[in-house]
Amino acid sequence: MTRSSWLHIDLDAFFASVEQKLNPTLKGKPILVGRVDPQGRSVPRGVAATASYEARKFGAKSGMPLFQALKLCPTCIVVGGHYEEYIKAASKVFSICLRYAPKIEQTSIDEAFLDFSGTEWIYPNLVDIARKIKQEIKKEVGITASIGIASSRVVAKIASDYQKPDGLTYVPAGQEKNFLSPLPIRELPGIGVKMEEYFHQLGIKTLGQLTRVPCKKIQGLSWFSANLQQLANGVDNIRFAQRVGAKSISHSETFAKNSKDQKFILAKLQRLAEKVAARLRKGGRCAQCVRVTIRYSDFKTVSRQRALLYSTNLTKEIYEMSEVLLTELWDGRTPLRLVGIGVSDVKMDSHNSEAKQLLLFDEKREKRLELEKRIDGLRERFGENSIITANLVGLAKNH
Ligand code: TTP
Ligand code: MG
Repeated sequence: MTRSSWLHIDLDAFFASVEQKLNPTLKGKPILVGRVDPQGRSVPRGVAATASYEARKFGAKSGMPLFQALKLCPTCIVVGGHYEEYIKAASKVFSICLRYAPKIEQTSIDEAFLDFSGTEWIYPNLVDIARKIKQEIKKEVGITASIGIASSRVVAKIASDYQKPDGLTYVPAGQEKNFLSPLPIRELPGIGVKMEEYFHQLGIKTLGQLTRVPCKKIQGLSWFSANLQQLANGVDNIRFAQRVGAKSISHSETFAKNSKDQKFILAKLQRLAEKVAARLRKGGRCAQCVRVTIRYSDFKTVSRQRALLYSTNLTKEIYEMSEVLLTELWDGRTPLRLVGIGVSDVKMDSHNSEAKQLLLFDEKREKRLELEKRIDGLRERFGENSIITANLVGLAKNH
């Protein structure tokens, strides 16, 4: 039997923990991360991105409208988010993981699977390694992580949630069934509120009951039960999508007057590429597929897309691909009323991602990224038009 060599790491109350680390007076207090106005007052109609564990004791949780969370926990302090700080903290965490794990799959801003298969000789005891990773995160980043260790990703994910916060749960190979059986079905990734209700109506409350239910009782879901039986035996059968803020990002612009001026249209395209790429960079994300849409004066709309060789968040690369797509789409003579750029196949720009690896090996791209990030910063401070590329000079007034 292969040993349990998947680790799943999930940071505890991530945004709230980073806020408590940034402002130690918030440590040990119930806090909600939400939107605040410039005076530091909470925006009444905002939603909590997350709640510290102290606030969860009162029933506050992520996704809850702030007013509702404040009703449950009137002593809660609402703080505004600092997205850049979360990206910084997460990348520190994942670089600590990379000191030990040969391979990492980051699935969201604060979650990753670490693949330790084939490392028996270097790391005979993965529980020790998990402890070390947790200690280093606490010492160097000042927040806590929960880790699950199991023979499959699904079980490792369920295990990391088992003793949150600051948990460490090891499921030895062969013990998956014993571990999963008593757990509520909600613990299984993919079972949401609706599916939970459906199973509850059938009297199925635990994962053990779910694996034993005859297929014909849950007709239409028989594939699911078969999958589940495999899962209980430690077989990975659920695809984990990389959870990111948005699966695609797009911007388009309708011109004040229809145009067939190629220079003008390319300049617009450049500006749209900048907007799309800046959003990717802001969210610490990369995309692999670029799409260009054009609309003619008679409203006929066509688009074309192509995948890049690797994921990117560089304006330059997104623009260059969109220029190619535009020349393939447009005859250069018929007037257009709109152009748009979209990117899809968006992933987190994690340390082990293809894009990051390429960046590490490609100094030019790394430098380019630094430059574009600096431009983002200046635009954020001094306004959209504080820096414009040469081909946009003279067009700024149209924006
Ligand atoms: P989660 O890992 O789901 O939650 P968490 O880290 O706050 O708490 P837990 O200890 O249960 O893991 O999400 C990570 C961060 O992503 C979270 O801190 C805030 C953000 N987030 C949102 O912005 N909106 C959401 O709906 C959710 C679920 C999370
Ligand atoms: Mg988390």
